[in-house]
Amino acid sequence: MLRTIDLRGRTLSPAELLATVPRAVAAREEALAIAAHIVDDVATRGEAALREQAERFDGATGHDIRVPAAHLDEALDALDPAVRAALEQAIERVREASAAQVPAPSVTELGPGARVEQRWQPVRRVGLYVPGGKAVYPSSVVMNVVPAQVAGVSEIALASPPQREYGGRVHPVILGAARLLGVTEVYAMGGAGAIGALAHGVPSLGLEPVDVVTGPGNNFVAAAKRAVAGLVGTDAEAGATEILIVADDSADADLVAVDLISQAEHDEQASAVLVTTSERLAREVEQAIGPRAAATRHAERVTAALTGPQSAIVLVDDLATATAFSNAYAPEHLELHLEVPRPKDFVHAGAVFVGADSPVSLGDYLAGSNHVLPTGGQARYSAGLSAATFLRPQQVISYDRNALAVVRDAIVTLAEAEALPAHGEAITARFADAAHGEPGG
Ligand code: HSO
Ligand code: ZN
Repeated sequence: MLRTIDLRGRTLSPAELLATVPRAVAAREEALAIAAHIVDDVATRGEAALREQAERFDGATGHDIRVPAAHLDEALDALDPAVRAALEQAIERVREASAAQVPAPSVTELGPGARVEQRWQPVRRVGLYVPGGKAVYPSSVVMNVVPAQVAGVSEIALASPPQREYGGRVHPVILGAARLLGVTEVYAMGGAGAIGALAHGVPSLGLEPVDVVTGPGNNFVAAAKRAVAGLVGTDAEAGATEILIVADDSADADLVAVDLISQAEHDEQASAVLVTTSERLAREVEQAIGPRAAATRHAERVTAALTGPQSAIVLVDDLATATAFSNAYAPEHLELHLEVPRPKDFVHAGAVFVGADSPVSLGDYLAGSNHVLPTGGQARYSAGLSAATFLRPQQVISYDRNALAVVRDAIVTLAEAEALPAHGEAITARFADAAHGEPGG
């Protein structure tokens, strides 16, 4: 079921390694054009555009786009007690880990009276998107909301698609999770239109534009985030899930197989890749994965993902090549099943799961880490959601006159070198009455 690519005896560059297991590339250009059009339509026609889109994409009409408080309360009351308890446990753990991510402010004294301070300011108002298409993820409510709350964001608006089978309401468990977290501004809107509405605001709904939009979603959601980037801040794109497992001969084939399947369960486009130095493991995983995939509830989706060109077992000569492969690929999730794991060597991954007892499913729900992570190789330059996503470093400069005098001449010299004498004059004017120099000098 999983094809095996044997790279043993070959020396490949990072680009060549990457090309051996190409990701499923979505029709990106097309999605960008469509999403930009949908966003524009919401920006100009507001609620009317959202209603048309809801009918077309979600089969919902006549629903409350702004979720009434009573629906949120009802959803909380209706939450299965076990689900509520599990959500509470997840919230607590994500909150604890997120709180530790808040960076400390710093003060640098560059001399007597010369101070540069850096403080972390929370974003004021954010729009969080929780998908509700192929799958409904209340856990993503936790992963979006908790770091924003921990960062000190003062206003949180949450959007999720209206569900036809619930009369155009947002999925009840998503509503219950939102209410559990104290989020009361919730909108039943989905896809690119929801991103446009959060970024541009919708006056008739009382929806004020937000400053940052985050959250996972399909291709159109990702494309819409690109369309509004610049107008608002956005997080990394979290598209079809990826799991890459680096394993040696110490690994257990069954555990590797179930972990690959667990993420293939998300999407036909999901990528499941095993990179190993062990021929024995490669063979056993290949044998174990077929029957397990066939027996799982979403067997069709899992099989499609595992047989797609984006999934493979890659056999390599040594751990150095496996590491180079992983760093070139920059997976969303990386699992290390190694006798002596060295997570520090794996610099490009959304999240690293170390050891056989730290599977991705743990991180999806209860580890305390965040599951909204960069896909598509974006882990090379961006990161998953954390409190830091909702914080901006801001520098505060305070020099007194004596401290300014110390750097006065250097500023004037650089200003002259850039042919910007007024910059220098802004400094010398402060010393015009003293022994330092003449007005304008
Ligand atoms: N693995 C997904 C997140 C998720 N899994 C939600 C289950 N529910 C992307 O990181
Ligand atoms: Zn998952």
